[in-house]
Amino acid sequence: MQRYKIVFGGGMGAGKSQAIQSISEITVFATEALNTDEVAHSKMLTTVGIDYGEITIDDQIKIGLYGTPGQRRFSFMWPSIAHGALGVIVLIDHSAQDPLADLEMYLNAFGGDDRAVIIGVTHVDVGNNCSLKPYREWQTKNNREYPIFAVDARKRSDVLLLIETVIASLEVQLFV
Ligand SMILES: Nc1nc2c(ncn2[C@@H]2O[C@H](COP(=O)(O)OP(=O)(O)OP(=O)(O)O)[C@@H](O)[C@H]2O)c(=O)[nH]1
Ligand SMILES: [Mg+2]
Repeated sequence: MQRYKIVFGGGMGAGKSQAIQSISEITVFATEALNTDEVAHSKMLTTVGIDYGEITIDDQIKIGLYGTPGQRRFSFMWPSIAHGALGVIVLIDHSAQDPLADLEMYLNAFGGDDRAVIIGVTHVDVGNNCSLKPYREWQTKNNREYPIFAVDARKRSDVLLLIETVIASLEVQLFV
């Protein structure tokens, strides 16, 4: 059995905890607390520590799923949670005030040459402009070429697509 660590990074309310809930085969260990920062986001609960879940792929790859707290005041925790991860899934809330600024910040925080980075754009069902074009243009302008998908963190198949893309890019790296 191979074991991998995959980390979910990204903004407050982007869907990191939800994504882990959607696919974990064990009861998720979560650290949600009442949200006291209603300026940043109006949701009730927010992660203040770490989320942990697990999923087994093809009966032979066990993946530990680690969720980070999105609020910037917890950014000191991000490097330690992401330490040793083979892949990071950066979730961006398309309905946030400035999703491209979020993309830049969370890619700078979680990107790295030693890990696969995949971008999931969530909340594309909210509002009507669901194009990924601005994200692709931003990547071209900033010399990044990470795989990017529009996903709904509430949908198991969408989250699995992100996980499988991490695994696929790892296999490319591990076996070349
Ligand atoms: N409409 C819609 N709701 C979504 C989508 N993805 C996630 N959500 C919901 O968004 C809310 C916030 O998701 P969370 O998983 O708590 O967000 P988080 O990234 O863990 O946020 P923090 O822990 O505060 O950093 C939840 O109610 C999710 O069900 C999506 O694509 N569309
Ligand atoms: Mg959370």
